[in-house]
Amino acid sequence: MIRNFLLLCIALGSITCSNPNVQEKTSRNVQIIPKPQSVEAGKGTFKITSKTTLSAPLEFEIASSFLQEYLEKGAGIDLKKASEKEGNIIFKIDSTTTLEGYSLHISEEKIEIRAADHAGAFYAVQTLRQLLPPTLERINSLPKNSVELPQVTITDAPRFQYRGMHLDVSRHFFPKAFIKKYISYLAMLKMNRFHWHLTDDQGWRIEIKEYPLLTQKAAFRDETLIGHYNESPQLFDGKRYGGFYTQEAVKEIVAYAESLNITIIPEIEMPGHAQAAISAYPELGCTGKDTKVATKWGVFETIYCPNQKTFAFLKNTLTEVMELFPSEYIHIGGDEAPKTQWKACSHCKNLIKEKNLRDEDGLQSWFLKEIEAFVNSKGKKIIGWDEILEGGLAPNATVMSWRGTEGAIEAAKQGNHVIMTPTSHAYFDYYQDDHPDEPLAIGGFLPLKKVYGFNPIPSELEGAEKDKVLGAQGNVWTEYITTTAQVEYMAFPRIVAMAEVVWSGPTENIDEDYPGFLSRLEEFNERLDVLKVNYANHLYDLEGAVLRTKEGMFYEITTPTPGKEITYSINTSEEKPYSQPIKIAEDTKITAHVYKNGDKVGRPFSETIVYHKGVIAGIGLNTSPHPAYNTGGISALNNGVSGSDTRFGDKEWLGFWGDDVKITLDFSASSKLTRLKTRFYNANGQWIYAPTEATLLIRYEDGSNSKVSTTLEIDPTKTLIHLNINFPEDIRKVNSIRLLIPSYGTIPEGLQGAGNNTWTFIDEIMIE
Ligand code: TNX
Repeated sequence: MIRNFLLLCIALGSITCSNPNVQEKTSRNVQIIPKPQSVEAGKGTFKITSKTTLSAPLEFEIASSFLQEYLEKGAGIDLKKASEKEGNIIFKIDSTTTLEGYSLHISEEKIEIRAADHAGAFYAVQTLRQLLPPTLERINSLPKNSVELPQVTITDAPRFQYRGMHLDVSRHFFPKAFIKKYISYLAMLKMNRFHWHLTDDQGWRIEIKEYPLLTQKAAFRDETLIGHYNESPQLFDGKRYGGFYTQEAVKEIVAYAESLNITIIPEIEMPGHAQAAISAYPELGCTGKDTKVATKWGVFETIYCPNQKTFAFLKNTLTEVMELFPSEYIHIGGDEAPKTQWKACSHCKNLIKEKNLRDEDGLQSWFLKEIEAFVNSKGKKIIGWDEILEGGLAPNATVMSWRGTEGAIEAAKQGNHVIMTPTSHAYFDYYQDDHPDEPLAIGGFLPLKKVYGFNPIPSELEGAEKDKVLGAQGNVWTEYITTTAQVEYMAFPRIVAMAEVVWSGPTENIDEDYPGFLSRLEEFNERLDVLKVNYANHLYDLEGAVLRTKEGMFYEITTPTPGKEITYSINTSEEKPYSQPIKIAEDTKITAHVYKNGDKVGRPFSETIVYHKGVIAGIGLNTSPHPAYNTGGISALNNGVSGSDTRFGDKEWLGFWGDDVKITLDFSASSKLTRLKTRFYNANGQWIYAPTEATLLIRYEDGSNSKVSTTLEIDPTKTLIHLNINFPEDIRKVNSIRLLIPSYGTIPEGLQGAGNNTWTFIDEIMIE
């Protein structure tokens, strides 16, 4: 390896090549994730040895015992307790410190930690942990005589009070030991809420003593869908699947979470996503008919009926749940509840009349207010998904805004608290990379950088409304996540970016801050390696971008992390070191590799740039793409690069929500054109619909116009729909064109997301 490394250094003529094995680090750099508010690095180190003593007030027991155990397990060092005067590691209560914040001062003689509350002391220890070598994460490693910490002063406090991660254990079930591990990852990243999605159509996962059929029947499904929901025909594995947590297991997990300063928020879904429960107790549904635990994904019409049996069931169930979970908040779901069965149910119709409600949305709102009053009467509060706004919001409810930020804005303006989990920045079940080797996911595209760039405070909120945003959370829905290794793969590293957003606050300058984040992440990954976390590593994947300057078009390749070397080749040419953007003046295929300290790392990169006639045209749009799907900006439509065949969220696709789109191309020098080609994405399960027609308006050099309209053939089994329009056979040169793409409209009844706007996703507009 060294030889290859040196050869490459010579080949690259690079002065940045330095062998990390030659220069031993004496103290670790201070690279903490999430980034602390302030770090003042000193010189020299502090040594923890078997003689080091610790002093801590009782209030900080969870912090000090975490540290003791960590050093004992990881380094075989047993910290003895001492008085405050004699201790070398001293925890002090300091009421002037911000809640959950801390100061950590490491000098040659001692370590002093100050905090106002036990959470702050605990986070100081998590910071200390990251100042120690990652090998200490290895439990029962060889005893060490001493471990060194760099001298430093850190003051720190979280930006948001709600810093969470979610995990869906219904679609796939994960054992108790993994839930604890997951919670331990949250704690390491200074997160403080674990939202445990315990019930859904595909399985009920928590023991409720009063309703034994929930765990005997509702916790198991007959079989599970294989592959993606959009595949046709849909195939099933024929295997019974399920599992649940006993109340004993729940207690153990809750106690474990408490020892890591994590509050678990249990979610019991209602009135929708209830098919599993209703399969065990059909009287809870409106039809009384037998139904089965769902075997595929989506939204189901079997929802709780607002009858006495349902309320008794939910209240008894919630009572047991509230006894198990000390959390102030209980999540009651509230999302995706189709009202088909309520519309056909005479009891529901009577109830709407009797309670003087507007319609079925009003009935859902009444249902949830009943539940809220019950939860409040036990001294607790509810959280619900943003649909709980429909038909009127329960008075003390906290809204979890997932379909965008509109729900959050509305709720905050009404004075309710909100937690941000928008699909655009917080759905870690979406693809994180557009490489074809990525494991099957539900869809979407949410790369690390986008999570890092998340600002939980919607720009529409003003003044005190902003304070209604308690924080944010990453969601891990598990329709397509079948193993614990895959949960880790989807969660990491995006959880790290989310942790930094909610602890350190959103970045104000992503281009300046992101490289620093990545280099801290690169180091943090060494810790994850020791912990054997199956994180996704795209730190060495190359990124390409088309640049346009007065001198023409160029292609730039960059590594996300600094200090790497890149080699590239054009078409079939020899590979050479990359030092500056590559000029593009014809169709070009670029391949490239990245090296770290002489070793090839990451995946090979390749991109094809088609230098078609539209590339040099000026481009205009009648409306902006939706901010969630506008990474590449308008020029993505004519930069010569096509979007991914499978990831409509990459920077080459633009997404529009409900708008009719008009794209104009102005040809500076009039040209003879023959054909326009583009592609639309079509994934109806994700609300994306290709248009059914398109029109091309052509303006010729002589001022005359012509128009070509066409209808699109839509094969519902295909996700890519092609549009090809031939220009009229003509000898005239074209000045400009306008492509009209009407939105499909709203989602038809009976389909996923019925009644909502459809998305239009448009790829490169190629002109021949
Ligand atoms: C929407 S987020 C859902 C979940 C799915 C998820 C998949 C929410 C409140 N409902 O039931 O698992 O999308 O991304």
